[in-house]
Amino acid sequence: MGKQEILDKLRDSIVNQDINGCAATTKEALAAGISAFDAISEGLSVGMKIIGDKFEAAEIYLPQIMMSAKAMNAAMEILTPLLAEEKPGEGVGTAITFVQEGDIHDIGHRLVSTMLGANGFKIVDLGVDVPNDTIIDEIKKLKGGKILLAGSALMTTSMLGQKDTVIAIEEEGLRDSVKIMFGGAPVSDGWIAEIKADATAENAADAARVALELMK
Ligand code: HCB
Repeated sequence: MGKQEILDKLRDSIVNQDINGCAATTKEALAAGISAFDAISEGLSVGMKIIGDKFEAAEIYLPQIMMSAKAMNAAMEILTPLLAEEKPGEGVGTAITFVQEGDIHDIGHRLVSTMLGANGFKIVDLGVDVPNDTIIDEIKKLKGGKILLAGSALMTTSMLGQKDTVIAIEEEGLRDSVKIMFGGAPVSDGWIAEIKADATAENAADAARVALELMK
């Protein structure tokens, strides 16, 4: 089987909620010389995007989403240790990753955290539903080092909270201490400019590229 066929099989294992098949195909991909990075960005993530779109179109429902997320997790358990070997840490800075207050969608957040970690960032993962006070405390602890704030919001409501996060950081006099990247399906370039954050990214691979650029 060629590289593209295996990547398509990975994608389909997510779309078809095939947990065992996803783990087996992940091993097959590695055995065929496909990197962990490519397996995620060109196979698994493509499948998650399709699943998200199908849910929005009411073609699938909650149980299917949860099964796809489990399939993704089964693959990530195999791939995460390998990512660090593929791109060894170069000490580019610390990334504080989190999901905005009121929001528990963590699939994209975890992908982004994994990819940033694989690209040399030390990760401080604050998890989901994170209030601004927690974020401010963490920035204060790390002040003086190279800090990236990487926040996710999947709902239009929680996305509005990103504006408050930037304002809170400004009010604490910390804006020059941190680069701010926000992502998630509703986040656009226009929104990033409006709230005076630094950048956004379409997907986890793009997030790693943008983050490294911001740290230069
Ligand atoms: Co959820 N949900 N959901 N949901 N959900 C969405 C987000 C809607 C858009 C679906 C819809 O109605 N059309 C919608 C939000 C509507 C809106 O505000 N505009 C919605 C809603 C309303 C809700 C509930 C309120 C439903 C309810 O209970 N009535 C509830 C939320 C509860 C809460 O948070 N307080 C809810 C619950 C759920 C679950 C639990 C069933 C499940 C989440 C499971 C989990 O995360 N552990 C879920 C899911 C899976 C979705 C959809 C279907 C997919 C999201 C997803 O995981 N996408 C989503 C519809 C959609 O987005 N198409 C739907 C796949 C990941 C890989 O993509 O965009 O998260 P991503 O991340 C990308 C990208 O954005 C970027 O890189 C990532 C990796 O490629 N990125 C960053 C992400 N973060 C970044 C940060 C950076 O700095 C840079 C880049």
